[in-house]
Amino acid sequence: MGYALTVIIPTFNEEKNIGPMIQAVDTICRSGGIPAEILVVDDDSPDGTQKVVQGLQETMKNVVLHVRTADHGLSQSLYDGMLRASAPVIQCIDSDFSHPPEKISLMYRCINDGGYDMVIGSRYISGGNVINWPWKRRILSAGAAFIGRLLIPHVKDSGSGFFAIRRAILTGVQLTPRGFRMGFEILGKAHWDRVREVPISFKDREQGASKLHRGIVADYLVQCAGILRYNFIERKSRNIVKAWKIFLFAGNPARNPDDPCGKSE
Ligand SMILES: Nc1nc2c(ncn2[C@@H]2O[C@H](COP(=O)(O)OP(=O)(O)OP(=O)(O)O)[C@@H](O)[C@H]2O)c(=O)[nH]1
Ligand SMILES: [Mg+2]
Repeated sequence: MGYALTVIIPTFNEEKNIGPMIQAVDTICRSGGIPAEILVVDDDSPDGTQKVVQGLQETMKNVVLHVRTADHGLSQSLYDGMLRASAPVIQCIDSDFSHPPEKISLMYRCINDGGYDMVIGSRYISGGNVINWPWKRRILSAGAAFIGRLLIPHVKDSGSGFFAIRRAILTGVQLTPRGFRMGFEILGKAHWDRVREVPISFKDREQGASKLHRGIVADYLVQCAGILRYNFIERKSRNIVKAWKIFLFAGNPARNPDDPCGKSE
């Protein structure tokens, strides 16, 4: 069967979340009439994550499990998933219900019908917010978002892990996935023309433990340096210049009344 959408769910020790998340994604896609492959990319979790997925695979033929045994990491897992995705549109979503799965059909339509290349579930545009986050997390995230805007200024939440892309924008692009901000890597290097943010409410996880670690800030700074190098030294992309031009001169893309993305606001 030809899938229209591949939904990548990265996991590490998510036995409590992954079952309900797969069910939620499947229900949303079915009710939106989107034939979707659900690709769980697991970094060899020692808990019951894989067992839960394998249990669901008995009845859900659209669920794929890919277990990685080397080079663990969130961005690495997402990238691995993108290389294996069989559909032309790819959606990434965390497994812990921080991202609202009910926005998936809108994000898919923005790409498929609206002509966008990348759609980001954004905490930092009007209508978006973060619920139940400790102030330390808020400051860290706001600082990272600020740095992100220095490079890609027309996108307010470049670090969001909830995003959808047209797979073709990755063709011929050399990504160096590391850290937690795969969407930012794509913004900095891939062949996009039209990027759109849709507002989301980001909820703190209720089940399972966080995998954020101290090295995440260093990972981000190295990633920024890599994107700058890719744009200005290696000259393999002009995305930073393009983003600044859109920010300074073009503003938000003109809103077409039939644009499915416009209906989100
Ligand atoms: N495959 C894989 N998935 C990961 C890894 N680290 C985190 N994840 C998954 O990526 C998603 C985001 O990780 P989280 O730990 O929720 O990170 P966060 O949302 O920034 O922080 P909290 O929600 O506070 O835990 C979850 O689905 C995790 O299971 C990893 O090294 N490999
Ligand atoms: Mg989380």
